[in-house]
Amino acid sequence: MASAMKLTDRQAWQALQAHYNQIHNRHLRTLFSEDPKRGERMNVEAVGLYLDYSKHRVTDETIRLLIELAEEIGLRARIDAMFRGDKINVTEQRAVLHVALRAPRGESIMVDGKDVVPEVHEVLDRMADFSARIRDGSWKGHTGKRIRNIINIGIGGSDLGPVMAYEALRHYSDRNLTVRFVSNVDGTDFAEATRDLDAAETLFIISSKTFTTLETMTNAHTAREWSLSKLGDEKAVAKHFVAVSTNAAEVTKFGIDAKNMFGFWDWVGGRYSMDSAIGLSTMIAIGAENFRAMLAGFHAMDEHFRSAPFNRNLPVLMGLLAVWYNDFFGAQTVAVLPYEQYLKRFPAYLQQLTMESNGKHVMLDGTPVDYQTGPIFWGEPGTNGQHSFYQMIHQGTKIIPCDFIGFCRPLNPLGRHHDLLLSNVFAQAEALAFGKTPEQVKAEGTPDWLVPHRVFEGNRPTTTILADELTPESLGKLVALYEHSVFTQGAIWNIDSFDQWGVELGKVLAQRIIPELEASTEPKLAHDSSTNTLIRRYRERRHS
Ligand code: G6Q
Repeated sequence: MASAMKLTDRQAWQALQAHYNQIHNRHLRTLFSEDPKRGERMNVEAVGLYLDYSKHRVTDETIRLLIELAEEIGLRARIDAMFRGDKINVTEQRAVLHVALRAPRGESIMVDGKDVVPEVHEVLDRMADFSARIRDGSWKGHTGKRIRNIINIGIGGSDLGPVMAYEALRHYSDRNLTVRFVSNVDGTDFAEATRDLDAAETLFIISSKTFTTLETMTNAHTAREWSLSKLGDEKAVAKHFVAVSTNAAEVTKFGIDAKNMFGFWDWVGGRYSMDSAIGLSTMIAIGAENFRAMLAGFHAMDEHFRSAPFNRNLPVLMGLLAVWYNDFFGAQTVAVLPYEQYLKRFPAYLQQLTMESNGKHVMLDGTPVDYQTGPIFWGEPGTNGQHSFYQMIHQGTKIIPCDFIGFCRPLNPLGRHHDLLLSNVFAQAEALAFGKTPEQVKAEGTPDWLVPHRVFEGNRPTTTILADELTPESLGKLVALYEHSVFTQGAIWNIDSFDQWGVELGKVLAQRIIPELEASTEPKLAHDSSTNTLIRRYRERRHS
């Protein structure tokens, strides 16, 4: 592949660097006092999400230059290539079409000469039928009891999306169903998830794109043994196990009937798969109608991303701001702070989405980057984080851009709770931006020696995202917003946001050591001296 022009040599990049040198010390206090209407101007609203970016260390010129950069690297063409089904995952030679998972019936997206949208809807319809049968009790377990417990077994992309969505949409879920997730190969995960359940009422969804992942297959076999030991009949598998996979041969080998398998495609990346059949547990929990509303939310954001001009395009602006801090200010991390308890797994979900996608050190043509790529994502729901790590965001030596996410209407109205919750969103963003000067601290009567400790420098950048209410639809919009922001960043950095060779490495590394731990006689070890010693110590103590 021909080498593209180096990002750092691009005119727009150099203009941004010069601009950064000029403005990076300007304080948000100054920016707001010079332009009192800044907060009314620097926001974008689209498809029901409101994004305030006025509390960023940017001027109109910054935004103009960032957009120039997006244009110079050909972001528009990259977006079109993804939506068209081009094989933009170059290292795996695959199309990247999570957007097809939420394309409405009747649309057409071609992959290798075949329209994939009808297949997407065929699977969705089968999922809807199956979900309805579980929810109305017409799908019976082996002993004739109705299914009351759903356990999704999967890991990484086959777990984090379903867990996050289940937690996020719990308000909309059928409370007669117990829905749990087993991901870790640590036996505790399985043991705790099943200890109080009746096998006769329990359905396992084995979710694995490849159906070969060590953790998932180990848990799946344990689940099979657990069910059969309690139900005492091989035939029970047909009523208590379904699979979500692209690998029909392995599914059948496991003993799951192909008619109980829900398929998807190699053009769906694991971390982009929550809208595919990987979302089966979500659909069973919230019902097909709500699931489709979630897909409609995703689709609305897809359309916005595809068609809105860059200066009004939520994911593009978010992605460009991420590049601004990551590459020019040297920010290492982004904190994502949802002020919504139902979004408690959203930061963990975003960690995979962002860090697996953009944690890359070479460009598409394989040459090393000479700039920083994806930032570290982390976070906790508000207000809990305020009583722990916010200290560093306010007064530490690191710059940590934050995403605050809030909803105007509560799902569980309870006295003053919601106003108190949202007052914290606004107060935190305000304090981070404007801080507290020594003069203000002194004026409060603080003794001189304590003043420096109580000063807040401010000038800490934040984005505030507001939606009216957490619904399946608004969740879809929010997730798609981040997906496309990640895409925008990856396009600027000219990296493959859709492969994950680091994960593949993890999948093979342990294989060598497993037999060394399990061998009945002392194995010959040929690792480094640290690994050898650890293995010996474990073997000595494991059964003592
Ligand atoms: C996601 C990654 C990874 C993957 C898991 C599970 O983008 O590829 O997190 O989802 O390793 O893989 P399987 O679904 O194949 O079990």
